[in-house]
Amino acid sequence: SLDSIQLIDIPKISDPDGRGNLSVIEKKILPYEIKRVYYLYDVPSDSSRGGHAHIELQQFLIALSGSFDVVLDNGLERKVYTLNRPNKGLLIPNGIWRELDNFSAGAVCLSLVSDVYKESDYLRDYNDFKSYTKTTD
Ligand code: T46
Repeated sequence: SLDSIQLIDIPKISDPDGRGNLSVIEKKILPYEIKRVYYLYDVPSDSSRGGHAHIELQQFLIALSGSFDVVLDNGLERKVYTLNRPNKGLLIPNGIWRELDNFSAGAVCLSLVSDVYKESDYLRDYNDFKSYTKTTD
């Protein structure tokens, strides 16, 4: 169920002399080895990204700046997460449909993922995704 999907705290080191914050993502906070990093930026507020599921890929999304919503769908239920803190990340397992929208001005979405880019890993049609979830239940 989508209840097992959680926002994960990214350790934050606040500077004692008021020099701001530093957050660090080490191997131990993710269940996979990071193979690729990409980021979305300059996304118009009326645009949406995603609109697909991954067969194998796992990913960790962080709003490095600004905010946006992530709608997750497992074929049975939908849940919306708002990402708006650089020290919180959303760990999305494989087999989940996602849509990202409501991007604020200046929003940057960092994505740390478990594999190289493979178009064959994408389910870009919602009906294909629904059939796929039925075969793997
Ligand atoms: C995801 C969301 C959050 C590449 O050539 N290499 C890459 O590593 C990626 C991610 C994309 N591309 C190409 C493929 C398309 O021609 O860039 C173009 C845009 O990709 P896409 O339409 O998949 O972009 P989004 O923002 O809808 O989805 C991306 C990721 O693909 C996806 O894994 O979860 O960001």
